[in-house]
Amino acid sequence: MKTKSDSSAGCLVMGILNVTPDSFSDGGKFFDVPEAVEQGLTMAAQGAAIIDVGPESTRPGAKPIPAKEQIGRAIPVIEKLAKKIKTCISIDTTDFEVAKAALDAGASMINDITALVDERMAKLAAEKKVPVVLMHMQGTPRTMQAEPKYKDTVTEVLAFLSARVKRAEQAGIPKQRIFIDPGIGFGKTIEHNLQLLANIDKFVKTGYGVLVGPSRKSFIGKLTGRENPADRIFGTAAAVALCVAAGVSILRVHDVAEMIDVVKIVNAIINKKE
Ligand code: HH2
Repeated sequence: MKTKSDSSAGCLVMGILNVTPDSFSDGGKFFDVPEAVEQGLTMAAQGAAIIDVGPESTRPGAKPIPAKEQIGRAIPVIEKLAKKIKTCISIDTTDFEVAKAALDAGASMINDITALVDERMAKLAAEKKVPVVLMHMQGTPRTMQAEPKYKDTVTEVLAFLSARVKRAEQAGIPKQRIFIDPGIGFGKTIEHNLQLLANIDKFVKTGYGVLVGPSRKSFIGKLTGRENPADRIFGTAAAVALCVAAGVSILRVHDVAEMIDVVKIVNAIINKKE
């Protein structure tokens, strides 16, 4: 691992690098290798501690992309970035083959939005001694926004993550390399997203590192009336500020420079708490 991306490192910013034609916010912008590498270098220079390379959009309704295609999108970018920067590179995939190829190419973290459905993924992370992100999702990207339902959102999401943490630990991944993520926007209404963010301290209290990904998501668009994801930076900043104050370890964001300012100011304020 090339950076302190373990759960004791304080609040880190993870920059999103979607090498896809169809992501909800930056789809198509970084689909070509030179543009993607440039964006990765920019985010690293801005202070991102982690660059999360995503070769498959998970926006509502998105179709799965075959492993071969994901590898073709992500690996050239990871190889080039790994040669140029020391920043930790994460692979955002649910596919074991893609994760393996990414680690071989220089990635040193796995972001699995299915939280180790494929048990080979857990073994891989244990063997390679890399951190993993375990995210909660109700349904699949294709179906998740159809009619998400919870009796008690926070309790159910926490229970799911606790079961997946157990699976990760049984596979040999130590606690300090496990991050839990409530999965903002993955099978959740605005109400569910707000409940999870309002109670994010309960996730922090588990003692595991917490990752949150509110960046430019549709609940922010709906609450502010901003249809264009690029106009949701201030709304994102509000959610990021709340998460930093609650002790979240990693914020996954599109706007690295802006959100690093938010993290700095929140930290400066909370350090003065008497
Ligand atoms: N959100 C997205 C993708 N991956 N991973 C984690 N751990 N947590 C998240 O909240 C998360 C994630 C969706 O955002 P984005 O990558 O910007 O869009 P798309 O899925 O359309 O590529």
